[in-house]
Amino acid sequence: MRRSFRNLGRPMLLLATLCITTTTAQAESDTEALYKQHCAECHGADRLGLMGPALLPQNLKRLRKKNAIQVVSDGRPATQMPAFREMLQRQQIEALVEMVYTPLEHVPEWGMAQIKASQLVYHPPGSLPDKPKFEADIENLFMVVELGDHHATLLNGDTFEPIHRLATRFALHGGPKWADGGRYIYFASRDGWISKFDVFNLTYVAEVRAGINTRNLAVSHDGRYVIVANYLPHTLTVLDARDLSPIKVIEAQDAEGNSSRVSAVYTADPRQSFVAAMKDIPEVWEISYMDEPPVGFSGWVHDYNEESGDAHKEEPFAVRRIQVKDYLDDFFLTQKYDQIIGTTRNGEGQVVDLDLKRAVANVALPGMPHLSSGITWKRNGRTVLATPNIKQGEVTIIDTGNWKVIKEIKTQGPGFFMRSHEQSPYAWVDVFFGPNRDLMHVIDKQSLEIVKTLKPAPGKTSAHVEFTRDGRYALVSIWDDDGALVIYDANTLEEVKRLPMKKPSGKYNVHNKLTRSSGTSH
Ligand code: DHE
Repeated sequence: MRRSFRNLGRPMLLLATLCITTTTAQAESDTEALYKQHCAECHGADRLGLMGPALLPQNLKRLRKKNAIQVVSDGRPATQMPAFREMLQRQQIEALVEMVYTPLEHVPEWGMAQIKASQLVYHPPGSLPDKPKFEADIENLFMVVELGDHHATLLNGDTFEPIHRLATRFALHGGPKWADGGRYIYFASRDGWISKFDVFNLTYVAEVRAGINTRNLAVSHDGRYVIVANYLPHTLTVLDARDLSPIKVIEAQDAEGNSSRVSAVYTADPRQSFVAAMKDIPEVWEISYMDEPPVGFSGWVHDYNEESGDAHKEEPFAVRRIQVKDYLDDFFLTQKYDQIIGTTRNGEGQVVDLDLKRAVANVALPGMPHLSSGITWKRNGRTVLATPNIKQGEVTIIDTGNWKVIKEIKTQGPGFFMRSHEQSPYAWVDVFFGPNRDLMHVIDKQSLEIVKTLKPAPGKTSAHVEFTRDGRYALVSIWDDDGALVIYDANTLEEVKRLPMKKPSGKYNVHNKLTRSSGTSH
């Protein structure tokens, strides 16, 4: 008996092990199926990120698992991340979270060699005519990004007639950047593709994959360099603007080697530098693109060559680090490019002086301001900064002379984008979130009161405004697959034209962008 029992025990144990293995395998494949069904479209089937960020432990360092469970359950404000509480059971959500905190067996390397290998040059520099194929005031052109079917429309800003519609890479994000007086425009997609489009010849001239999961790009004021901020890998990639050849990959890490996602990068024209904020290390970086910075240029500590006294020849695109108190998610550069104000997820604004190389003020900003769409104007002889807030229905007005909040203008819900123009008495702000997302407020820049609330398309999100070169018209996006571009007279606030478009998101005017108008993002 005992013997036969023992004999029986072995197959039973095997069966039990098999069952457990099968159950574990089954659970894993169920979670994979759930991931494929609910997450892959935005975060990529390989978890390397698409519209949504990469879902890898190295990218989720600042998010605790329990908060990740909450994000999956309730969604994330200000992003396309929906709430899954009604769709998935708690244990399914937990299993998904567990999965995304498990390292991939293989994360592709994305350094100089891989970037170079991805480069596509369709038309080498100098091979295309220098005359536009169409008649229009180049400085009043708009590029309108249509997220609905991953296209962009080149629009004549005088006639409001489309000139050309082009396919883009999947899921562009951040503002495309104009260069060379409107001859070229550079796009960045969330999965790292940088595309250079020749507007005169209506064709792409070069593309390169500068990262795996990218935030945004900036172009040097002289049009020579493009820099790309990446979440994955933790790098900034510098490209030669002529044909997008990679010049340098800068590892985003602190002195101890802790690496970081890069929140965003912008150009600081008069400083001839790029300024970048880091998401996982409390540092702001300034990266020079000068050929010959003044010898001993103060502060170029990193890569500074003691013997030659030269900071640059040895190491182009040298980095100057500024320590800040907290991680910056988003920031605004002042019109003089001497200070930035950045926000942390803790609701604090930090003002950092780029010359003093330190934080100089704190501003309580609990509504989570969307500072990359902040704008400035003169009021009573002072320069004020206005920013919408992603968590609270209010526009914050800050005096940039003393960094004091002077007013919180109550709106019908949290907003995302804000715009004005030097020639316009009004600032426009959308209500991007909540039941009133079809509203658009118009604010008087002097009284700081809402003077009109527009509802361009009832029931559909209206968002993101941009002005024509002369400030006479304001263009509003109806952010819907069956959407439109609605053009308003910026003084009478009456509609003058409506063009059907597929989920138009941002629109970018050559003159306003290249002159760094204080009413628009840069
Ligand atoms: Fe954006 C610009 C960050 C979600 C549409 N967004 C920017 C910029 C940053 C940023 C830092 C400035 C870069 C530039 O223009 O060079 N965006 C973030 C986020 O951290 C956030 C909240 C989360 C994320 O998923 O990355 C986020 N953004 C979104 C969206 O969900 C939006 C609405 C839809 C989309 O395209 O993904 C969106 N962001 C935009 C647009 C701009 C932008 C249209 C350019 C605005 C401009 O006028 O310059």
